[in-house]
Amino acid sequence: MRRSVVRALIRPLALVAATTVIPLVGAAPVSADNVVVGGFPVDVTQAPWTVALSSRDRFGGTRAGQFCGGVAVARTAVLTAAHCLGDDVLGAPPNRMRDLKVIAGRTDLLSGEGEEIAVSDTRVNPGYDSGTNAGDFAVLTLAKPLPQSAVVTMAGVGDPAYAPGTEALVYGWGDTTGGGAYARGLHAARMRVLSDDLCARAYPGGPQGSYLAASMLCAGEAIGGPDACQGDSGGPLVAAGRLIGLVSWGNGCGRPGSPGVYTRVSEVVRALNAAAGDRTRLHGRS
Ligand code: 4AZ
Repeated sequence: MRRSVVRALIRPLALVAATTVIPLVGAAPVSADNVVVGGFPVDVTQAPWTVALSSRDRFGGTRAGQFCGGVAVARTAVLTAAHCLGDDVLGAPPNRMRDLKVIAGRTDLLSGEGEEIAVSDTRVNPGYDSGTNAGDFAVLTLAKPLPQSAVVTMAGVGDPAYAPGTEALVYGWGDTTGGGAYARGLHAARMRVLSDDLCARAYPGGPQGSYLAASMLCAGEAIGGPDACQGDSGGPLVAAGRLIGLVSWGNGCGRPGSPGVYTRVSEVVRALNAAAGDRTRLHGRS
């Protein structure tokens, strides 16, 4: 299986893009696995809702235990990918992890900046299908609230930020090369939302996976380049100042014709509202 989410389950660190370089026309073909994912370093103050998920017990301390990304959608609620919390990633059910933390307000994982907040509850979307990756989201409850300024608005159904061609940015501490070079500092990569038709053609089923428009969206550039990668899973894709996607899966990183696939946040909003009824509506715009 080439689908990267499978690799993520085995080697859960994910990643983002680095400084890069689109191969010159006429250059020798670059092996797809070595394509550098194009992005740039950013300070977390530019995207304060971007958080790192950490367990030093499970992943060691060299990168503060970072293993996935996440995004604050309320002062005590962080969204991440369901596949980040699989038994095969964590080695135990998430609610049994004693040192599962969210790191907020920290650009360089190895600095003491920002804060590390304990996770008091984890809820994996009961509709998540690990076979198709549909519904790849989970909600973490924080033991201590973040400032309101660190919360991003979720884009609801019909939000124009989902329109194909919209510029979007993905954030994370994942692999910047596709070769396991996990970032110490937060990176971002700029790309465009792609049409459902194009995404479905890129992932028609079979070993590369199926694009399911109801619960996924895809983003990238036709020639490849900027993309999320291992270690970035669960992190934010933001357009027009609103959250539209969570890093979920893809065929490798930055490959032409293989855009990154994201959990569609409007579907997360719908599922959370349906689950919460009228008591605690976590609403997105429009
Ligand atoms: C991963 O393994 C992963 N290029 C995440 C995103 C993408 C590929 C792999 C998209 O977590």
